Amino acid sequence: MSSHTETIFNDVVSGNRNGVEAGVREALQQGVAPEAILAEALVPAMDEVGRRFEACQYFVSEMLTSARAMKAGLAVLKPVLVRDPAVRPQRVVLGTVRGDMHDIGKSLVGMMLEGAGLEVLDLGTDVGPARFVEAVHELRPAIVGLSALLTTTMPQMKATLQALEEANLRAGVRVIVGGAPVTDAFAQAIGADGYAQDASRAVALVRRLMPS
Ligand code: B1M
Repeated sequence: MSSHTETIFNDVVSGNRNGVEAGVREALQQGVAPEAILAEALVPAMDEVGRRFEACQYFVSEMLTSARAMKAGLAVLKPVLVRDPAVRPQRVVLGTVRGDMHDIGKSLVGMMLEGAGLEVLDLGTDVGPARFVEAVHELRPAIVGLSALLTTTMPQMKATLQALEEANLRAGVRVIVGGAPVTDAFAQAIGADGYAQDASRAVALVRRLMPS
């Protein structure tokens, strides 16, 4: 970890939004790669926040403050995440499933997919099966990405797959799932087309599943 990424890490953990914004800008100016800022500072900082929450050192308000600081950092990074012109634009619909308000991981996946040249339509958080069905019907994406951060909301992924099946839309779209509690075994058990552990693996998975 460089001194830049260490400062950003600490500012996310302490919820210092202005510090994170300035730190990310400064790191980029000093030539630190955006991927390193993500991998060494922003993402591990949120893991540390989660660890403190589990240890009852942090409560929801601190998680929220850190999340806002992380998002401010992501907003600075967004324009500089590498674009890959080799991939032709294809449409991906993304959302965090019903009952789940966690949006950072899903947004990061969206940003990386956009960086890889895909068109991303982000439905936001707390997205119910009917809304996914509507979006697939209207927008005809090649891929639908479902994110869940809570064990209690994971069943909504299966409910969304069932809703697509019932609307006769399942065959025309690949559905991928991800989020901290989600596993490859779970993805297979519910009949998803793929699982990605993190945002860069999500890009690789989408490329693999994308119709040529
Ligand atoms: Co919440 N929360 N939270 N939280 N929160 C977790 C998830 C938790 C693990 C914390 C803990 O206990 N250690 C725990 C869940 C336990 C469980 O179910 N197993 C938890 C809890 C319990 C809760 C509440 C219930 C707390 C309460 O109210 N008592 C509550 C639920 C609210 C709700 O959703 N209904 C809640 C609320 C919140 C905040 C609103 C305060 C805030 C979210 C703010 C926001 O998103 N705007 C928050 C936060 C920030 C967290 C932690 C600390 C950080 C999440 C995060 O942003 N990580 C989290 C602890 C943790 O994860 N370590 C925690 C950074 C992000 C980059 O990683 O989201 O994992 P992640 O995304 C990764 C991968 O998972 C993957 O790629 C991403 C990038 O690499 N990925 C995909 C994600 N989606 C993908 C989709 C894909 C592919 C890959 O394909 C489509």
